[in-house]
Amino acid sequence: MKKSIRLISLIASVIGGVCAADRPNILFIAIDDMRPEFGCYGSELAISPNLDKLASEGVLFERAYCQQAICSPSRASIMTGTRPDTNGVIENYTYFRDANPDTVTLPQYLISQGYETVHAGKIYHGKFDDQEKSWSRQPVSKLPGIKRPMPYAKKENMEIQNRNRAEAAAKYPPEARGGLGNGPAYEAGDVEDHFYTDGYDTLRAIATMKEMAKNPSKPFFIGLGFKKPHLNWIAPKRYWDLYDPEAITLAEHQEAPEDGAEMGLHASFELRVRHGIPKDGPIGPELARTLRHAYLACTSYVDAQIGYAIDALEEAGLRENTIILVWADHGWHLGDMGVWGKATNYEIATRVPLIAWTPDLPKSSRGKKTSALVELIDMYPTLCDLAGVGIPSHLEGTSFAPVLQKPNRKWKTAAFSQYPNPALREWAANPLSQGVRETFFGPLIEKVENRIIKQQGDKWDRDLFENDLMGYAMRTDRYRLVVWKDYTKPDAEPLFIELFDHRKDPAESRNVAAKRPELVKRLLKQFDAGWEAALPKDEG
Ligand SMILES: [Ca+2]
Repeated sequence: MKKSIRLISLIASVIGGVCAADRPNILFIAIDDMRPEFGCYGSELAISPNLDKLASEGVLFERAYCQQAICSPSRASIMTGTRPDTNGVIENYTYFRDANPDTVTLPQYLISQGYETVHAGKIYHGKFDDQEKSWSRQPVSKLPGIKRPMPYAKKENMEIQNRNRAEAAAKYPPEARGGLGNGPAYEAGDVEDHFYTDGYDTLRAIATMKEMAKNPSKPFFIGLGFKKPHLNWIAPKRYWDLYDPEAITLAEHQEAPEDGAEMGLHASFELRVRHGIPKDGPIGPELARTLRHAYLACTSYVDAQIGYAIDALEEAGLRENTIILVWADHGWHLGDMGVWGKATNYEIATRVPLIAWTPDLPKSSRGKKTSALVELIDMYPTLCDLAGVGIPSHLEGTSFAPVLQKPNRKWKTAAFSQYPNPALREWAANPLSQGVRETFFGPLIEKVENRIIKQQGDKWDRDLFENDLMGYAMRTDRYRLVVWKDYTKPDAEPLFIELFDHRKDPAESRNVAAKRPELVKRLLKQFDAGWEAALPKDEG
């Protein structure tokens, strides 16, 4: 059996090798924790000239959704082409390769089709980078005259981080201390772009691309992964200086949804573990403005790096034969609904930026925005489609290449996301440990837990709510339905349902499920039919 698989893959790679030279290169740009807040997405604040230019030449997706609003599950889903419930990665602790030893990832598959694949920066989550199977080579690791990047430019910030780490290690048990000792949430360093990771990784990606360009018989797939605007919000000062602090506005809707699920929102854990952020209570307007400023500075910093990468493609004469796909793994609440962080089932956390440029994009599509509902899981089959290689049968997404040809065509009837109980999970979505309850998170958790108990009445069951409660979100053209149920029992009745009407309430400020029982019934039927029933019909 093994022998025949090897033979098939050998034949495939030979065939791939024969035609591979004609296939397009792929520049796959991942942005961490980036909500769709660029100029081209209608932001009046964000300064993002390079992404705006790319969008003016390519196709911008106005309604793209991640499958889970946290790093590892979102990325595992994208890269394996399977949904979180299929691949079993619903928190940041499970390595997708351990849970799915034989899965074939996007870059792994492209290698079998004659591609050279490499990444600089964050494509998978942290150490789960599948080096052996997904990547055919290492990126350039030495850049003459350039030092390795640092987390902070200011000495005092490094000292604060080291001190807080040591204090957390002394104070808390090992299972609770992870991520608790941190430096400041933001910094404006008077440094070059490559002093911090994203600038450094961009230089590595460019140097690697130039090396690979010397061998035109092999197309390449470069994953360029930016760590900003993930916390900490650190960017060179010149990007902070692009903004007038007085002009920075705060989230328009800072209240939890009326009649919403008490478990739907968390207590902003990810931000509160940072130095200088209150451990309880509101994030005041002055701090909120600074944090928004920091996030915007990171946005512009990343935008500039994307500009450098695209310029380098042009200078190498490769732009006209390279697909560019820019995406983020999930959105982020910047005070929206009263919380800071990702990790919810709402529009703010699940909607992501997605911009595509392809060499053969028709003139009629260039610069267009599409409102087609697409999912990040669709990127794997789309890239296969655009590269002219077959689409593996295990994929649960759908190629959106037809949308690139005709951006206003009818497409999926729903996009699906999920997140386990945001209020009662640790901030990396792992079930709560007793140790974490003994940290400053304890009172915050208790507060939200009491509200859940009150809302749920006799449906409350600690074990179920802490370990097995999943929120499943379905976004249709008009509505967002969030179904809260026991994910270990697919036939279980929902424990709570939220319904938001985007035509009347784009901020998702009111859950109208109780007021619209007939509509809920109809949408539940659609939800139960699942993603397979939401696939686009052939327009002919
Ligand atoms: Ca992320």
